[in-house]
Amino acid sequence: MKIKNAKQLKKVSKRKLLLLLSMSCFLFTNAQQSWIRINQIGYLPDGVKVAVWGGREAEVPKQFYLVDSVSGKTVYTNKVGKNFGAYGPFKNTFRLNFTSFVKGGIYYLKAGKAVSPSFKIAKNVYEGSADFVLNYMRQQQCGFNPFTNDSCHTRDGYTLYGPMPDSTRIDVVGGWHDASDYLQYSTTTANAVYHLLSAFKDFPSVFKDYFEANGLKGSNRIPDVLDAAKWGMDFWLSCIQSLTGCLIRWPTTETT
Ligand SMILES: [Ca+2]
Repeated sequence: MKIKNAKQLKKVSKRKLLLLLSMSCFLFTNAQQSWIRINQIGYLPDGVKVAVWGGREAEVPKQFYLVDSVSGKTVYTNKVGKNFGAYGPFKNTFRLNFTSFVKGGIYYLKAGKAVSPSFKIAKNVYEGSADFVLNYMRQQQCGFNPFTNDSCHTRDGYTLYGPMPDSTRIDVVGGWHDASDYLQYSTTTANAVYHLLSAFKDFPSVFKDYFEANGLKGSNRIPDVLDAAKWGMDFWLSCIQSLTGCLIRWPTTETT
């Protein structure tokens, strides 16, 4: 459409505004009101298979459907079962149990208006998942961060309210950025180290060696879970060796 003058431009802009408003109303009235939460890793063929449906509206589905993602065909149907009632923002919640379906493949679930993301049913769904979670530990490394391939916090450790004068520079490099922020505690570091070592003790065969001790890609012939444990252990030991140089968490208070 060719616009010839300001009056016509104003008319077109008004139409566009009305169109935009009507689209917004459409989107608002069609906003999603129910969801299906699945195990995003997938499900073992012989394992328990449960998803959770949650809806904000009073309307609830009576059945759910397991659909083959490739063919689009429904391969399993079951009742939604017991209503577990309100939870969080939802008025109604149900468990969708499809444990008796054991055939491998890629599927999604449908219940009412909700459709789940696609997921796998396969024997190898947990393969690599133990090492995958170590990505988070490497991402949180303090001192050298393999995600940025750079050092951090090498010169910004200064005390406040400690036994030494305020703004005394101390070395608190190492360990992990606790809770994704700049805080670090010897207790949480010790807890993380304990769980890393405990996981390796109980399931040594699931951990591989794809990373160097500092978290960069490469092999150092040490399972990566032990590399991570040592990263935390080195920081924790430095706390013990120099109590005035690390954050210490007492049972009821925190101090430097
Ligand atoms: Ca390694």
